[in-house]
Amino acid sequence: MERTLVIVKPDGVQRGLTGEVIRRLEQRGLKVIALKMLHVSRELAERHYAVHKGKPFYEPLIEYITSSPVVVMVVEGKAAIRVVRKTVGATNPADAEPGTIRADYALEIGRNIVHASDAPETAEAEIAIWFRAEELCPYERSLDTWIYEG
Ligand code: IDP
Ligand code: MG
Repeated sequence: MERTLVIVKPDGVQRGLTGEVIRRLEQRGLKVIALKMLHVSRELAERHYAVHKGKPFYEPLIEYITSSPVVVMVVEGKAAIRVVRKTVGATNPADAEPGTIRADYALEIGRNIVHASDAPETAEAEIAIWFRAEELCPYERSLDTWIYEG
């Protein structure tokens, strides 16, 4: 089982797409094990996007993510990191495959609705940035036998 961090960014929340994002992930069989809404501080945004510091889009990116509340969650499942990235689609919605969240709901790279961790190391680090250990709510799901072969 893997865990990954998903953020419905300010544009997703403002446009009423929070439920749609969660629905698509749950519908695939993934399990939400932590969820909260918050206004992102500059400090939190800078920690989350530290890897992009110095890039031309860094300042607009920090402004974007701090501009209005986000909904952030931890999603669990087999190969969850890859599966969620595929469900979200390419970073630039113009290049995203139809059927992905970014293709179906966005047009521009700077308003691409969702964040999702891109690798096991970043997923672990990002979950620790956004959630305290006691905020995670792992639970058994009897349905899993109909989602996973074993
Ligand atoms: P990702 O969100 O698909 O992992 P990253 O390359 O990690 O993509 O970039 C983080 C975020 O920064 C993107 O989701 C997007 O919002 C923004 N971003 C990335 N590249 C650009 C760009 O060239 N122009 C404007 N915004 C960008
Ligand atoms: Mg990224």
